[in-house]
Amino acid sequence: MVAFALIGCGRPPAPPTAPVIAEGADDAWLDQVVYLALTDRFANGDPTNDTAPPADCYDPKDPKLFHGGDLAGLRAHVPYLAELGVTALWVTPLYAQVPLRDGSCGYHGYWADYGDPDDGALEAKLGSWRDVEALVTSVHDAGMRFILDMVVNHSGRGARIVGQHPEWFHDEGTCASLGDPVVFCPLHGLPDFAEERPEVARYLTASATRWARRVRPDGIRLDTAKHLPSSYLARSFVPGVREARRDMFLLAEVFDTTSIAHVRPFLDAGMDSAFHFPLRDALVETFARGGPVRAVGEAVRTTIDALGLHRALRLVTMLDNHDLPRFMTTAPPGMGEDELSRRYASALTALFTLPGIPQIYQGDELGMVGAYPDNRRDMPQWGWDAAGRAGRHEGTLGDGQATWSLVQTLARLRIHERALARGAYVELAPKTEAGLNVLAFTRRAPPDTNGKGSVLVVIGDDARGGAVTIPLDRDGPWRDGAVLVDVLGRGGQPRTVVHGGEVVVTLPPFVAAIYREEA
Ligand SMILES: [Ca+2]
Ligand SMILES: [Ca+2]
Repeated sequence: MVAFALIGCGRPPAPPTAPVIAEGADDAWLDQVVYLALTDRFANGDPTNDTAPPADCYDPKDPKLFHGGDLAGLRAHVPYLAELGVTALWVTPLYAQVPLRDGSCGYHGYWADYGDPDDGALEAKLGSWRDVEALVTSVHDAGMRFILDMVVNHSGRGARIVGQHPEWFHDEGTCASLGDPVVFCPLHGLPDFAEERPEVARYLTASATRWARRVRPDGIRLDTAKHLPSSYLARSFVPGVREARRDMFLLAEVFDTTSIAHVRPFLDAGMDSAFHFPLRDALVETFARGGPVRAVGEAVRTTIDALGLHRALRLVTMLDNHDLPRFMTTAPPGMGEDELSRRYASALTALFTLPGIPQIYQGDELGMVGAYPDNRRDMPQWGWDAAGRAGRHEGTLGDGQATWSLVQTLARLRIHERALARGAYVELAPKTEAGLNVLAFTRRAPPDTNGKGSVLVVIGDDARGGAVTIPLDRDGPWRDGAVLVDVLGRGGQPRTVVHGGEVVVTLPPFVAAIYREEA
């Protein structure tokens, strides 16, 4: 708990009898289901702010401009999110954005118009401070948490502060001589703050702390964290925002698919969590591209080996976000729609049952597909109710309501089956006559539940289907004669009995099942 130590609130180590995964006051974060909303593309709750400044930035038909979505639209759909089973809402940044430039505007929120003195201005197209307060209150009243996105790596191009303090930014010509170009050189030509300068660190941390005090989020998602010096995070940002709220959940975007070990410096610097991009790659390889399931097992094993179970459980896992092509868009050409949507269901099941805090991106629950800029399409009007979602729709896979209902079922299972959120992970080695591509693992219930409540997850990623024999983990929770029942109910064998330390289940093509002991 480096973060607590930094502000002088060290916590004694957990006693040996305590569950290894339940230390720390903020572990309720393990139980969350996070939903990413790109506010401008979610819902337009107030047309009067559509043409607010910056000028010429509004055109719902232009993928590079604002489309009218706002905080009022988000607030109106808090009940939608609650019904889906979302427990934490992550919204894209709320900073006032730089003016129109090269035909683009910061509808996504990542091009802040920072100025000195910092005015902490809100993007007027998203609404007013009253709208912010109303949204955060609605989210909290619904029992959900609020995660605010922040950017301290760069400003937008043409931000006021670039003219006021050119020396506060890294120079493109000399940045590589300062150290790691990933940290010291501009990303996509965006003005890159020199956080190693004390006055820049003070300015950025004061700005972030001010936003945290004013908006009252429960967590902060920190954009482009990979491009920040970890010393800045440890010495300035983390202690600064924790002054606004001691138990603030700090989530780093370390966009690195090569090795999960690369998130360690950010966790050591006091961030609570990071996104799991390597696992996303493995999920794509297996479920979207039809590769062997061992890629997923390997990614999970590597994570636990590199970071330990406690940190592995706190990583935020996802199939999609606003910077990635939609999950099934990465499938090879020629796969039929029925197979695509079945594979997508298997991927969602993996997301909600593997270690990590699952995060979905708006539209995942409808089966939306598309690569940039189509991965940032507006939420469709038909998506807001069950009748509208039923059947097939352009730009999505399968039956909209079936996908929505699967996400809802999985989100609820995360709440009811604590082992899915907090349990240790044991990978199993299923055997099938035909060599089916099947992922099987147990999530062992936390010790304080006496082993009851462990679950066995079996995810078929094979067009053939058939009987699968699964040798259970030794010293596992189930003895011979235990009756296991499927709580997912998607066509897997409804019940099976443990015999000789094994279970046999029959799975139709591309079907998953989640077994627990019969009550
Ligand atoms: Ca609007
Ligand atoms: Ca940087």
